[in-house]
Amino acid sequence: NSIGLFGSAVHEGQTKTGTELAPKALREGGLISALYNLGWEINDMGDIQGKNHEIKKFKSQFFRNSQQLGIINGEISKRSFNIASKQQFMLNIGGDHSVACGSIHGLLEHYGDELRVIWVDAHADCNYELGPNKNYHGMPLGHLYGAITDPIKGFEWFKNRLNTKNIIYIGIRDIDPMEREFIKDHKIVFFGMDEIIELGIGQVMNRILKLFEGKPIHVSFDVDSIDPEFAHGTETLVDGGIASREVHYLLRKLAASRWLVGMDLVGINPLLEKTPELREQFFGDFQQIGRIQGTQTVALGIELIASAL
Ligand code: DIR
Ligand code: MN
Ligand code: MN
Ligand code: MN
Repeated sequence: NSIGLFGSAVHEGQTKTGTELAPKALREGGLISALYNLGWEINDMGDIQGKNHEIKKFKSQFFRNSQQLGIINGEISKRSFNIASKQQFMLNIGGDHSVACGSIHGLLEHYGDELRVIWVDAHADCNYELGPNKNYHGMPLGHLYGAITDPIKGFEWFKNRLNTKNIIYIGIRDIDPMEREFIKDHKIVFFGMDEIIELGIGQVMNRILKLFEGKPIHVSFDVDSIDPEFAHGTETLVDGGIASREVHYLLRKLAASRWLVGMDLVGINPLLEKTPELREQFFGDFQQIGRIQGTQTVALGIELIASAL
């Protein structure tokens, strides 16, 4: 009953600053005591810092900040593997979604082909050639699927592959053409918003838990999966998302299965909250929201982690 947790203070997978502040915001908002109150023992490894706080121009790299993201993800992978080896729950607090490369790579190192992944996101994050944005946050799965074959400086450690049979998507509603084709070709199991609306989240979860029965499951949770009404503090808002009660249900169901071994919580950007007042809370006095402090999306993030545990 212990959690190995660390923050990945990274924004280099996309172009807006702010996601690197999320681990600190979640900590100051009361994350650790919320987990402690749930009865967990906590192995807090501290935060991994990204280094490129100025936005650099995309030059001759494979994707924006590729070498740096390689070095950071190598560190994340090592931590994730070490945590899993100690039979602890692996909790990776992002950061943008680029940090899921390392956490899943590390879990694959320990669990091998047994590992199952649930990707909760508005996006499919499996681009494998440069899109117009050149951002790695839209590519970590393309990389883990083995669809990027060129060697990338900084990623020399990268060797594990995630079988496309071992992942299920939930909440997707904004897919790039390359991703759509890849998902179709590989018949990846997919519950987009349309399927959630048609089946209901209860039936979606029944099907997922049946498919992944008894296997170690990792959930990679991008807060942009949630409807912007409930989670505005994130870089790529897409309307028509999962309601807050549905994501809590989804995570509680995973927790109740007892098969969950890891979680990434990514995409929180405290600088992008809806109103200046909400942003102010991040820098000034934290307003108390229930027992948790911080901006709306930070507070929701803590509640979501608690639901998963
Ligand atoms: C877009 C955005 N598909 C890209 N991806 C995001 O940059 O490749 N993923 N926001 O979470
Ligand atoms: Mn940075
Ligand atoms: Mn994502
Ligand atoms: Mn997303």
